[in-house]
Amino acid sequence: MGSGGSTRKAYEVQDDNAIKRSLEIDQYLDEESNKEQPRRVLLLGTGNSGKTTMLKQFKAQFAPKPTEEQVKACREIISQNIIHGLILLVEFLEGTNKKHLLKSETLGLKDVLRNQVLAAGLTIWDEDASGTMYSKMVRIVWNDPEVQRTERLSHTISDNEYQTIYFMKRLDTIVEPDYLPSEQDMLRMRSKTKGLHVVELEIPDNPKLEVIDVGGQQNERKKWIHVFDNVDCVVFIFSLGDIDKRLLEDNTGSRYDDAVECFREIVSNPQFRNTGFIVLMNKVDMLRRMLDEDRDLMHRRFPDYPGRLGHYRDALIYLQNEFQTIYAENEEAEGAIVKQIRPAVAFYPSTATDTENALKIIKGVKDSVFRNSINDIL
Ligand SMILES: Nc1nc2c(ncn2[C@@H]2O[C@H](COP(=O)(O)OP(=O)(O)O)[C@@H](O)[C@H]2O)c(=O)[nH]1
Ligand SMILES: [Mg+2]
Repeated sequence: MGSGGSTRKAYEVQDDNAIKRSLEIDQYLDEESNKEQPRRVLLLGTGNSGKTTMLKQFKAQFAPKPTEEQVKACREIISQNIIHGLILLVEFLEGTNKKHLLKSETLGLKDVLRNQVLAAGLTIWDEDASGTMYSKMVRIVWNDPEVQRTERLSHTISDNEYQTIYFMKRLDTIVEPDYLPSEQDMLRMRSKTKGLHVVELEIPDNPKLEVIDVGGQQNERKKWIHVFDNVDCVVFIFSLGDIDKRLLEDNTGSRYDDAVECFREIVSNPQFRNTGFIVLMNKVDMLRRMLDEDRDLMHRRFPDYPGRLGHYRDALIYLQNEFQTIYAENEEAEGAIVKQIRPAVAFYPSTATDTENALKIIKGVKDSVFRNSINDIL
């Protein structure tokens, strides 16, 4: 019996130790998970491709709603977007052979808007010495039938100009003195991203997600190198609207070729060897519009294009193959081992301004990032 008791005691002691150790391990794991590093997603791509818009969609999903003060602060940017955009529309028309059809009043008001309103930091809700609201001037310029015609020219105007048309159509609401920008207005408004923009998001039941947006212009790209460490997922974004556009920065190459080159540079960066890649073929809405109005655009732009005239799905498949080939070429160059460990690249057609569509992309990014984290643990 004694021996039975002592055995039992030894067992109990062992058990206590085991429980204690187990509690210690639990505590350690809790501490570890609390201080778990956020997962890092890097949004990369050329200027104007939609990176900041995509970041805004992430924020709308996971960050607290902006305060009324923050929303109000967007009015000024929207006013600048409207005035600047309208000036660009008129200047675009001045460069065409229909210039003589523009009203002289339109040209005069354009100068006023540029030199007295935009340059002075005034907004459409301010007024001039004679008490005229600048929004009235904006409306007169927009109502010029020649300026209205730009809506039907969306395949030849840039996407920024196209955004202007979105705001012009909402002018009646926007000019109200108590106007508060809607979620869609804030998605559409444009302010050029300089340097890095890092947003940390709380995702329920997951480590934090750190999404990094960079300035996309060529002179900003050299700053990217500082954030290339410990990246879980690169989301590379290119704009389908760039297929037929000139590069803003040097006016030589096409913006699409620049995006392809940018992608090549990024996938061959050794720091991204184990990084998940997602490619967003963004602005599908623009591609559709462009192909509706200019059905052989793809055939002109890519002489070997085998797709059907005006078919946007064929165009997407062709462009996906172009990027897939670059990704695969890089794997070949790295050798067989890299080919095995490198995660597959995922492609999504996207419209970053469309919240429903953006939610699907966010889910794809989340799956990619948190799948990697499970792989890390196993
Ligand atoms: N039509 C359309 N416009 C978009 C889309 N995504 C972004 N944009 C617009 O394109 C412009 C540039 O977007 P932005 O996110 O600032 O590009 P970034 O320079 O890469 O950060 C903005 O006016 C956006 O509203 C899209 O899917 N469709
Ligand atoms: Mg940006």
